[in-house]
Amino acid sequence: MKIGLITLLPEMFAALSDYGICGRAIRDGIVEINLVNPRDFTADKHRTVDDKPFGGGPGMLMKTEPLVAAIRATKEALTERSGSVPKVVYLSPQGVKVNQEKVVIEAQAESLILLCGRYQGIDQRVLESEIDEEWSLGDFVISGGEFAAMAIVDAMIRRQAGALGDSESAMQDSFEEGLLHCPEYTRPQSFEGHDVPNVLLSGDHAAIKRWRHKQALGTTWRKRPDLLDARELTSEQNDLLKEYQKEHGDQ
Ligand code: 9WO
Repeated sequence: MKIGLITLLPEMFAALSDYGICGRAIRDGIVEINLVNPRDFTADKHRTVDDKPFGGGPGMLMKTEPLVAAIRATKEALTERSGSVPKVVYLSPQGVKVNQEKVVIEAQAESLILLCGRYQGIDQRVLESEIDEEWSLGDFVISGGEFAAMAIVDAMIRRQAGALGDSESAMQDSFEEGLLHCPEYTRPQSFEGHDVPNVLLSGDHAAIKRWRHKQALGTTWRKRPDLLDARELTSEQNDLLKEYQKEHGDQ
């Protein structure tokens, strides 16, 4: 997958390219990151990338001409290199909320462009003429789109074949789709008077698997019942959930 990132602060993306699973996937060429800075599309001596909003008031907007030139150049380059026209996405709290289901769908694209806003954002006409979709991570404000873009690229990289090691992939496989994860424990076996559940020490792999599935269902039911409303449980899962509810006094 080829991802274009339009940003006034390309250095920030070292957090993505230089560390961990994402760093490895980029080094291995599983995902290609193309950083494009609108500043490189300016023509004036000061390489200006901000401009005043009409109507006055505090704050600035991203300057239109270098921004549009950067978007169009990135779109052309990625179309050429990937063989399909990338969707251009603007990251903002006004966007549609991204979830794992959307990540799975969008991560199948050959190419994608994420535009990271700075200052007070971009001119409405650029939004309407150059942007295909607006995506949000949630109802909160940050100082620019870069951290949101990094979170989304991380999620997309994890969906690419070969990006996760064997043990990381196995973990994803065993994770019940659409459910929260079950509680996990590491040493010590007794920590400040709280013990690890006995079943995890039993060595009975079938019993452990069943317990984890029950905990995943129960945790989801308690903390995020909306996730259960959105999906159909099997009769086996319904029995496990009832068992959990009985053990936890319906709470
Ligand atoms: C800044 C500002 C300063 C003074 C007066 C009004 C103002 N509005 C903004 C503003 O909305 N800045 C945005 C910062 C411009 C677009 C990029 N920014 C952004 C993206 N903030 N939060 C996000 C974001 C992206 C995805 N998911 C959640 C939040």
